[in-house]
Amino acid sequence: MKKVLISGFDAFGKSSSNPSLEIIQQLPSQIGDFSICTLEIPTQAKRSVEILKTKIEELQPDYVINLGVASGREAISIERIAINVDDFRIPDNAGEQPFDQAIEEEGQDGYFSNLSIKALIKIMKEQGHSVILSNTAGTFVCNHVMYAMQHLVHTKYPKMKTGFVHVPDIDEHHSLIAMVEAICCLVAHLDVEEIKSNEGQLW
Ligand code: PCA
Repeated sequence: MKKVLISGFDAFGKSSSNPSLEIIQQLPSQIGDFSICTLEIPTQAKRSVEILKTKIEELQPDYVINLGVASGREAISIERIAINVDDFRIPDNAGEQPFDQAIEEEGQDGYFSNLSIKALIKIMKEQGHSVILSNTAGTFVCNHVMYAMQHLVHTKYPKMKTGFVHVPDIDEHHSLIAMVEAICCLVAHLDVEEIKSNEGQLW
């Protein structure tokens, strides 16, 4: 059975909770043909990556999906790319606030997710979930983690597939249960082939 590591972040800034953590707490231990391992990570750039690396070393997952909250997003957003910069608008939970700093001096300017993002979005939409493609994961801890995971793919685990999903705040339009179901749908279809034609166009 293939293994999926799914992380969620703790609360940060002015919030007292983080929907990404609430979502992973609701996930079953198996979704379709995938066994699920969930992991809480702190909203700290350095520590979150250390914890993920240790877990990846131990578990050797086929997929790593990192979830984080992006307040104000209209829907669950599958991120296309992470960029090689830390430029924090607020300090992370370790009190660090880098600006315009490379995440990896020797790394590429950006790394694309190597999930089948367009195929996954198509399936999720067909199954009634509200989901969009996002072209920026920001420049805070979420982008940092997404970048670090793809850097790991490029330097250590070439077969591993990783991607980042930003979720909106839980409110009257976005219930926890709907978001849990959407993430389960995404996980169940992780093995889908990417769509390489304009059938995958989302606009
Ligand atoms: N969202 C933040 C970091 C942790 C989280 O859940 C972000 O979008 O960078």
